[in-house]
Amino acid sequence: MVLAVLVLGVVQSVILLQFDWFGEAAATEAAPIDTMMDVTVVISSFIFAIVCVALGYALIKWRAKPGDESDGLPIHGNTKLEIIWTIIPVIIVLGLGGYSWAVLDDIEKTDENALHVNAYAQQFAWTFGYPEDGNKWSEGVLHVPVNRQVIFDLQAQDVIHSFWVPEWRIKKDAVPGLATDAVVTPDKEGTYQLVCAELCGIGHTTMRAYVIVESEEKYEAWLSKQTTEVPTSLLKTKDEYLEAEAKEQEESGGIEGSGVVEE
Ligand SMILES: [Cu+2]
Repeated sequence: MVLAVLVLGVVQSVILLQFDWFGEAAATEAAPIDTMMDVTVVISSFIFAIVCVALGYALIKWRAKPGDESDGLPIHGNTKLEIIWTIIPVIIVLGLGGYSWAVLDDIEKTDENALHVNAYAQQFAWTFGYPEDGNKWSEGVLHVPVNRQVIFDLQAQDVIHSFWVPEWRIKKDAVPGLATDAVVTPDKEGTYQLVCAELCGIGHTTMRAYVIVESEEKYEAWLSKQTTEVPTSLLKTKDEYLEAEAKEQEESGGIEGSGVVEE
């Protein structure tokens, strides 16, 4: 039986590991996440093998003889067996939990020179603010430089949305009133899609944006061509509001004592 479990487990693992479950990878976070998926696949394969072999053994070994209409023995469980099949899964689940914790802890470490980008989510569109460069604003298209860590500060304007670029693997919810961020280091230039991964209303399936990962020079060039700034209605913190209001006044000739709220 042990041999049967080993053989079945190995065969199933080998077959399942042939599939490219998550598709193209385009961020440094992808490799450890994909490895974790492989480990989970292998562990699940062996558990499935144990279940199949035990089931097959029981079916053959204790099959009723033809004509045998009698009841089975009235047995009342097996405490030893129950303790074993509780403890082993607990160890596996805790082990996998600890492993994912360690991976997440590692891939969410932030760099000092990380780029901050605000991702504004609303029914049913994504827009982006670049606070480090005059709070420039882009709608439906996100540009980021390659090989530099980006911290996306997620800002939900209405309901819960979820920030997900499949090639980056990372997925994080944008929750109204909560500060959440997604940490990603894109390592492959190209055009990808940002998908909202939280059913957020009737137009949920259309809530997508283009993601363009390009060289730092191209990114800077694109950013310098942007003219729109993040609209005041999207700015969340009081400081951001005041700053934007003050600037607006300055531009409109500076009327004193109006607009800016003092506390
Ligand atoms: Cu959404």
